[in-house]
Amino acid sequence: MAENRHEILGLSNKDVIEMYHTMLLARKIDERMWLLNRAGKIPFVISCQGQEAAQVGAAFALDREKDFALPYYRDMGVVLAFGMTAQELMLSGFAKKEDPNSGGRQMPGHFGSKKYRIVTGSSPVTTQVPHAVGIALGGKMEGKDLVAFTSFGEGSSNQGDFHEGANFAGVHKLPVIFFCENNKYAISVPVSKQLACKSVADRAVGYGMAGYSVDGNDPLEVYKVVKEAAERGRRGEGPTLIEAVTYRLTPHSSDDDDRTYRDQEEVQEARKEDPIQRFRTYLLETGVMSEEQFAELENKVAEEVDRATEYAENAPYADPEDALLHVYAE
Ligand SMILES: Cc1ncc(C[n+]2csc(CCOP(=O)(O)OP(=O)(O)O)c2C)c(N)n1
Ligand SMILES: [Mg+2]
Repeated sequence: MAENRHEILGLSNKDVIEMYHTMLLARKIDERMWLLNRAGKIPFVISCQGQEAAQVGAAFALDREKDFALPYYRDMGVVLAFGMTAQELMLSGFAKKEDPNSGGRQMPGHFGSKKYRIVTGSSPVTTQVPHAVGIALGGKMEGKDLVAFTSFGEGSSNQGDFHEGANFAGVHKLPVIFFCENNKYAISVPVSKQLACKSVADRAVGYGMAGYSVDGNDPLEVYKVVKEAAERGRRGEGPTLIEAVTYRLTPHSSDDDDRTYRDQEEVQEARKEDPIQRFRTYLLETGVMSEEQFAELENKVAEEVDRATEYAENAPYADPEDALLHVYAE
């Protein structure tokens, strides 16, 4: 039997099964969304595929009752772990009135829910970073026990917003986790043309914070560093920058054709490290789950995705006048 790494981290079998369930659900919702897009039923998809281990590993390391998430558009794994349901995500995909993220007003991937403490984001990349820093500052000033978790791509780590936010959080020792999902591309631009340093985590030293680069295809590795970062934040020891190294398995979005800029053999090679497959193998080899239990879970997830799709497809659209709400004071 393989080494049991999750128990060393304080995770029970039930915890890791829940992690796997969340990763699989994110993948299956995403795959369904592509089919719906190609069938002309939903306008746009921006995928989490390949990044589920990073997202779910990180979210499970936070206090999902108290902490704030300021995710970016690929973070379906994060928002599912914070409580969002398949149905709510599908309502957003179909841009229906009942979508809790924006009532169908924003593009999919613009996650936001007061109930789940997921702070709504904007389309310009990296704007969530200074927002996270502001929430951490507010929490510190009010003596609240909270950590602000914000995520972004490696391309986004070149934006001014990242550097300004990281510097302020470093100076004021704020409880922020800067979580970079390095999926090796910013649309068509490969990581070699984005960063002159070796790792995004190398930037941490410039802002006086700890920096770690981890295998983003391993949810347990990610869990470990994010857990430690959250603990440091709660102890008043300031922010942490974490780079989760992973790979974007799909084109940038449903409007992109990645064959124009990357070799499909490279994508096939990356599929060998598919985080879902890897975690499945881990759970099997450690005896946490059997083939029968995987089959049962896969059926359950498929039914969940079917139900969510059917509900969202049949749900009403917002009234056209709703587009005028929340733009200026009501
Ligand atoms: C300020 C800004 N510039 C450009 C864009 C267009 N854009 C959207 S996603 C993206 C790539 C971001 O790459 P990365 O941060 O690595 O995230 P990934 O999509 O790879 O997860 C770009 C350039 C934008 N939304 N906002
Ligand atoms: Mg990227």
